[in-house]
Amino acid sequence: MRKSLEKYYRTERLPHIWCPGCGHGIVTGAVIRAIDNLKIDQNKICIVSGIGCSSRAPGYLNFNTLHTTHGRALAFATGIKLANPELKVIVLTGDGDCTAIGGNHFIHSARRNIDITTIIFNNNIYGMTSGQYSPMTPKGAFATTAPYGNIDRNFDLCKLAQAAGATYVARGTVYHVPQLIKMIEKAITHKGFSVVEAATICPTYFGRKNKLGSPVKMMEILRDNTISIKAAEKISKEELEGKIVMGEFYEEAAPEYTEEYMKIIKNAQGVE
Ligand SMILES: Cc1ncc(C[n+]2csc(CCOP(=O)(O)OP(=O)(O)O)c2C)c(N)n1
Ligand code: SF4
Ligand SMILES: [Mg+2]
Repeated sequence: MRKSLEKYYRTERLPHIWCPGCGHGIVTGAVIRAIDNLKIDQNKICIVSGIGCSSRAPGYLNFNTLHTTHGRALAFATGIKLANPELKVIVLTGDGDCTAIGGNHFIHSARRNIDITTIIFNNNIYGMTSGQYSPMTPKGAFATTAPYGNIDRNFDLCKLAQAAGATYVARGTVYHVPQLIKMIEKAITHKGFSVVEAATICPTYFGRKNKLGSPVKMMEILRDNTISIKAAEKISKEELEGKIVMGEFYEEAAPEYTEEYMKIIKNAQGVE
């Protein structure tokens, strides 16, 4: 770890619980580097998570942090933001936490355009509970709960975020770290509900169940399977199947929920 970044970590909590080769540390490191690049006061940041291997990240980070209940990080984050709009609120969540049990919170946070940044550690599986399939597990992939192959279709999380009303939406990967850091920087700077999906690897469950090989091999697969938005536009739907499209999908300036809420309070006080 770079010496200048040590202040962002609760080093006394280390070593972390993640398996060797897990991608979650890379996403966490990208979040820290983005914060460091933006030079935001640590005391002005609140990092919130749900439950999962990914959701353990805030425990290692030296900010105001909350480790909440499974799927509910955005509900807690909404309360924090409304109580203290000055805080930069960042949610770190897993694909299971965010899109399964927390799916409704995600949709409605996006719909409100509340000024929260959500970083989704998408390893396509429930890592913590030993490899059950999540809504991000591709059709046909194997999981503890899909020993003969998953028959559920996964969906495009970035498309969902945009359709629900998020005003900054991007997807990066743990192979393309400089780009991921830039996306997280933009998401944190953006006013409104910002989403960065970070494609990551779980060698222990997704990798083993799908016989993908070592963590290095999984990183190579991630590299070879990822294409830019521009490149994706030039190929057919069939060729796009199974590819990870990386880049910034959407950015819009729109009224932010906390500000709208404060206006209502002021109006109501004026009427009394
Ligand atoms: C209400 C509730 N239901 C189920 C669980 C069990 N549980 C803990 S973590 C988890 C899934 C985590 O998956 P994900 O968010 O993708 O995180 P990962 O471990 O893959 O990083 C589940 C189902 C729980 N803790 N609470
Ligand atoms: S089970 Fe998977 S997601 Fe969890 S720490 Fe291990 S490799 Fe990472
Ligand atoms: Mg997961």
